Amino acid sequence: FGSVATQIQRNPSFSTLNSDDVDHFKKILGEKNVIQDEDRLLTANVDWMGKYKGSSKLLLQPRSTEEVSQILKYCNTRCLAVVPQGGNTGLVGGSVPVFDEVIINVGSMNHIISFDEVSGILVCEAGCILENLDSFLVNHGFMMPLDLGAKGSCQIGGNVSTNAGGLHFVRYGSLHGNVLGLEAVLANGTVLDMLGTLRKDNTGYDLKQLFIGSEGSLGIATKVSILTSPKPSSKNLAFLACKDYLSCQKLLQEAKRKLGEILSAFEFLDSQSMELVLTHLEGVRNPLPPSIYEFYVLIETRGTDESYDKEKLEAFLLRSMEGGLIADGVVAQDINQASSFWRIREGLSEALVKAGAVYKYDLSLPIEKMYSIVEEMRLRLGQSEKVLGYGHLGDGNLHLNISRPNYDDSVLAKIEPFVYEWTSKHRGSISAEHGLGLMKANEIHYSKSPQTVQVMASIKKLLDPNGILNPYKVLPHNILYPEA
Ligand code: FAD
Ligand code: 2HG
Ligand code: ZN
Repeated sequence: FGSVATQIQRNPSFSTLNSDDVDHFKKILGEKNVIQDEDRLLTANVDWMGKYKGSSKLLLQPRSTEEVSQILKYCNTRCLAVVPQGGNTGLVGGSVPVFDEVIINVGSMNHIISFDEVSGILVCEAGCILENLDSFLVNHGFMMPLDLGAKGSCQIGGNVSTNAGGLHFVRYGSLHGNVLGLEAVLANGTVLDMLGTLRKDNTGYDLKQLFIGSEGSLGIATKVSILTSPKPSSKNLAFLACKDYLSCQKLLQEAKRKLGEILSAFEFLDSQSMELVLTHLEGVRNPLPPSIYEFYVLIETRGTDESYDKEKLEAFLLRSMEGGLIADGVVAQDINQASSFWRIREGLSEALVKAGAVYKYDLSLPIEKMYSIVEEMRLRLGQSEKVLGYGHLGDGNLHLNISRPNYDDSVLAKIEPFVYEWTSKHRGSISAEHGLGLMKANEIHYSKSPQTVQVMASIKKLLDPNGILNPYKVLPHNILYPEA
């Protein structure tokens, strides 16, 4: 599939599943939550891109924290490796087994536990689907602080475990700030109750932060407490064209200054991305004259005063047009038009999968340098390769994608390690928001010092001494098992 990380050996210290194990799980979960059906396993073994495939023989669907605890306790004693799986929308091969790991999906744990309308704090089980949580909150005048293209399938437990960023990070910030509490089950079955509902709590180490973004390598998240935001009564969305990347940057600088507190998204895509989405997604249309512009920017505002917000946005757009930062643009006139603009940006990952093979990179870079890697990659790979740049410009997060009809090791060899070395040289991160998963477990040193990685490995060994939780992911195998 075009990833060096897939050339690894199964850890021989793991047991192989047998019929006694299956019987034991049936005792804990009941027959129907122990899945051996081939079709269902086929789906659960393959990631969203169809790029990473495992060969698990078992999918477990616990309905309570207690059941998760019993499963893990048993797996730990038997040395059976497991992979926690949520909506399976992850993009780094972290959510599927590498070999025969048992898949544990908490999707049946999908209840809302409480919602406080004064504080806006929501407590729910980890298997709740992001979009369902948002629909629940809408009825109370609130919204989730994160939003992403996969909202219809991803689970809040998966979002927390990947520390997902998304489209409104620029406004609402990271899950490291919005998640107030967590319940997680450790490899040995210990339930860690860190399910606080306080904004402020400085009583020693904030352990839940370790689990946020740990990609299922330290424990299984079972409950989440999260700070939600009041739903804005006014929303505006502008779809704009810029002649070059410098104009996009200057526009961002101006947007932050002039739109201030109402700026809720600043996204960009280049003309190659636009072309791909128009080619592969039905019903998607460029609202601006086609094939003229190099860059497109989406600016969204959210606020509480419709006429004030609109005036503010319009004045900003007018000034930016006069100043030459915006070449062309249109403001959505209704919800349908707004969602058709969002579809262009949110549909990119789907269009890439439809187009064939994809080499996907998710980089944090200083904003002024962010697009240079796209240009350098184009020069490196030549005109025959499609190199796309898009992402969360407001957060300095580039999604660099190389799209081609099939995977090819000679092309991959031109991309990696170049892309990682380039990112490291510019003091960026090789994973802004998708995580390391299987894809980048061996590349962590491009973004973290050896001492930091050693401390991470010590924490992993402390919490999961047998290494049963999501093996081969996040940390390099040779650091966890130097003797192997
Ligand atoms: P999965 O994909 O099932 O799992 C992801 C990781 O979390 C795995 O390592 C898994 O082992 C672990 N995990 C899952 N559930 C648990 C649990 N309960 N306890 C412990 N570990 C668990 N990501 C962004 O950051 N920003 C975006 O804008 C964004 N947009 C996307 C758009 C599309 C169309 C797609 C397909 C993906 C996008 N993603 C984005 C990536 C992905 O959706 C997110 O990473 C998401 O948060 C994963 O949630 P999930 O439930 O699907 O988790
Ligand atoms: C997005 O921002 C997601 O759309 C996915 O993080 C990015 O597919 C990608 O490269
Ligand atoms: Zn993204």
